[in-house]
Amino acid sequence: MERTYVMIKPDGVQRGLIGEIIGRIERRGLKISAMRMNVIDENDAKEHYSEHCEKPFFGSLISYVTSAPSVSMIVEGKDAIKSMRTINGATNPSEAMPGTIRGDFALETGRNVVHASDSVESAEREISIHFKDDETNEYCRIDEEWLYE
Ligand code: YYY
Ligand code: MG
Repeated sequence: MERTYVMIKPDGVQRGLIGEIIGRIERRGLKISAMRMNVIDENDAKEHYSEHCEKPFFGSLISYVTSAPSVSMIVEGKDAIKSMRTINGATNPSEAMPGTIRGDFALETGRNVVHASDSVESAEREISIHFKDDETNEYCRIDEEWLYE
């Protein structure tokens, strides 16, 4: 099984979308194995988005994600990385399909509600920024035998 790092960004929390977003993840069959709400530390945010450090939007991106509490999760399941990116929708909400989180709840790239890792390498890197090893939970969901053949 694959795992990925998912963040409900501060706008998602402020707009009361935590339950809606977690509901979509759970109903898809993906398993949440770690979860925390906190204001992300500036250094952690810079590390998390280090690939974008030269981009013009880097400063505003860092202040946005550290401006208020966000929800961090480790999400597990078959093809969890690709499935979560599909659930989130395109980075620019105006290009995101209806039925995706960004397509249903966002209008601007700089307020696009959610994050999910884009590869196995980024997932492991991002998980190690936001979680300690002992914060993950190993358990089986009771519906797993009906989710997987
Ligand atoms: O992985 P994802 O979040 O879908 O997009 P990235 O291209 O990695 O960009 C990360 C983050 O940066 C994006 O979710 C919003 C912000 N951003 C921006 O504010 N303006 C852009 N032109 C591109 C990205
Ligand atoms: Mg990205």
